[in-house]
Amino acid sequence: MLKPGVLPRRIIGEVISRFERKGINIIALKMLKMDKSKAEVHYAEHKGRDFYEKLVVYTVSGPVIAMVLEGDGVISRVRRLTGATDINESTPGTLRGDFAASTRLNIVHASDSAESAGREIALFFKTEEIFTWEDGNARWF
Ligand code: FUP
Repeated sequence: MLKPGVLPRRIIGEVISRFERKGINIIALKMLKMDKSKAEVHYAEHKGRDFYEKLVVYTVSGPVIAMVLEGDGVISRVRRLTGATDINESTPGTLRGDFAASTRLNIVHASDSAESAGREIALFFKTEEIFTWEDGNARWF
């Protein structure tokens, strides 16, 4: 998910192209505004943490871009492209290392396991909104 800060900075293309350049398939994509209850479910694991309330406020503050990404080892590959949560740890070359100016506003969310991906995908997409497609170019290699 590209968080609300991405759209006003006009870097959607740059962010998405990082995943495409790495050969990851985009199999679902939409723009939406999360409501408070959806944001609270999405970040339920952080309920009670000192940053939780502000995180929810930020998450509902504007439209987000939700995507389902597919590929071999996609969870770890996407998280490596995303970079560390803490912006003081995220290295240049990662999305957070290059674009995030604050940990709370750290540009992107990426699922951290197949289980959380399944749960999070269901929050954003209906089954018929997800399209697996054959990579015609890959046939020749
Ligand atoms: P990540 O999986 O990298 O998105 O990281 P977490 O699930 O640990 O954190 C979710 C979000 O909570 C982060 F993207 C930003 C926010 N957060 C803070 O604002 N402060 C913190 O100390 C940790 C997380």
